[in-house]
Amino acid sequence: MAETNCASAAVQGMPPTLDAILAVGTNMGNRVENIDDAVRRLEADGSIIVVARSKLYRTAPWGVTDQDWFVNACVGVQTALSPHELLKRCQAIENDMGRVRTRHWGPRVIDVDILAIRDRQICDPDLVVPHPFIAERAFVVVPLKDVAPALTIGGKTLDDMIEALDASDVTPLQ
Ligand code: PH2
Ligand code: MG
Ligand code: MG
Repeated sequence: MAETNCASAAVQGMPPTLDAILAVGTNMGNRVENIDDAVRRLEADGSIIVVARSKLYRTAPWGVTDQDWFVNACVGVQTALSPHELLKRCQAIENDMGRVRTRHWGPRVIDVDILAIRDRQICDPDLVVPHPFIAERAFVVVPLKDVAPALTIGGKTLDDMIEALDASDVTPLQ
């Protein structure tokens, strides 16, 4: 049934090899190691397989700007987990890696967010898919384009979004 009163937008162009795309970000400690650690933990019990990885990007802090720079990336995964099971896994990895929630949008050892799940639109209190703020964040859209270049959200291409943003502070690490 078509959903109404839903903050999520229609998704097209998901690569057929992917069930979901996740965004990972960190601005504490060894950022590159933190991203690798999160990917290893995603794959640890075999229920999630990471089949695509974006480049790693050094990004300026967005939203709360008086904090250290981030490394951001996206991963494409195959999984038979339900959306809420996938969310629980992402949150468990954040907790297991020692994430402490103090300041909203503040420094974090790891953030694992669900960006998209096939062409699903979900509007639950704890999970909105596709992620509602993708188009506002160059640190999400630029790596997302590496793993799903043909993706459109609410009819907008990723290039449309990048054009409307300042992506000058999102630079590949290597
Ligand atoms: N995450 C935030 C807030 N600001 N800025 C950058 N560059 N990268 C992030 O991952 C990030 C942010 C909240 O999730
Ligand atoms: Mg998060
Ligand atoms: Mg986030």
